[in-house]
Amino acid sequence: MLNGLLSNMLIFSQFNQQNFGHILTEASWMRMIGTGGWLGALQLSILCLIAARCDFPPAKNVHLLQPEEFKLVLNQGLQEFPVDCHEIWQMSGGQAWDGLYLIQPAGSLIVAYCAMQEGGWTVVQHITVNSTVDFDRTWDEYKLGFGALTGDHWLGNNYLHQLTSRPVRYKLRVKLVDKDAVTKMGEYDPVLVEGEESQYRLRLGLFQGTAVDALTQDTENYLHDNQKFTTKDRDNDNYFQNCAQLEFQGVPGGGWWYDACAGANLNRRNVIYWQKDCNKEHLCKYAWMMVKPSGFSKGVHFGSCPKDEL
Ligand SMILES: [Ca+2]
Repeated sequence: MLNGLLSNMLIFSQFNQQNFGHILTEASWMRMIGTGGWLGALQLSILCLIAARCDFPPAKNVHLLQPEEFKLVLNQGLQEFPVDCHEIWQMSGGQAWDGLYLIQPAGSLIVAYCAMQEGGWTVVQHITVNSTVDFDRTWDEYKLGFGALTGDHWLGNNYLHQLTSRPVRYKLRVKLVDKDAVTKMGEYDPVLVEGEESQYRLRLGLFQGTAVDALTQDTENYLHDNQKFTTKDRDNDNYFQNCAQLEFQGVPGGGWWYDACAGANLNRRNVIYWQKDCNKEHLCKYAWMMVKPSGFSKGVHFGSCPKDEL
């Protein structure tokens, strides 16, 4: 019985690798045999393949996928879903491939892009300079996400909140690539994006990395840590106008945790801005924001932080 199931799983694995653009190695599928939840999932997946069609699960953010991209989601057919990309990465023994996966950080089932080769990060933002995706969006669009998960996108403040407010501590990674393909990284540990009732306020811990700390350092006289989120239709910033509406060369800033206004803004479509690392003189081509559990327990009590907004 087990051997039969095992061979079915390997067939499924091979089929998937050939047809769905690579997911997990056979060795990593075999490692999953010890985890009961995945057996049912794999059986379901096999049935799904035999039936030659799969009903795509009711992910809340399917608007970030084109219909032809549904088949690119690498873990369809499950009964229970991982909370984030890192759980999938762990289950695969670090062998999972980059790509689209269904995750369920809280109540909502969503699709996210997982940066597995970097260690199981859930990508929450990606932008290419002069993107065709418009980042000048409303509160509700930033809340529920926009763009294309396979390209430039904002996963959604709602899901950023769900992920980072889980019982485990999360960290944030910012990855910047300049026009000469030089990559810089920065990580904040921990990170919390508060709920909508708190206007998705950003809470950041200690920074480390090769990039400048542009969110908690005050070198530009702007602090993004502890700021509420602002969009063109909801002004929560500390400027007399709405920072999200201020234009540079005709392009508004987009939604962000503005102060009055910004020492960093990864959502301005024509200039990715990160203090001296990325700006209009030193152009950056790509940016990513991603989150994953930090490996530390949740010992920081954001709620009692006495630091006020500027
Ligand atoms: Ca304002």
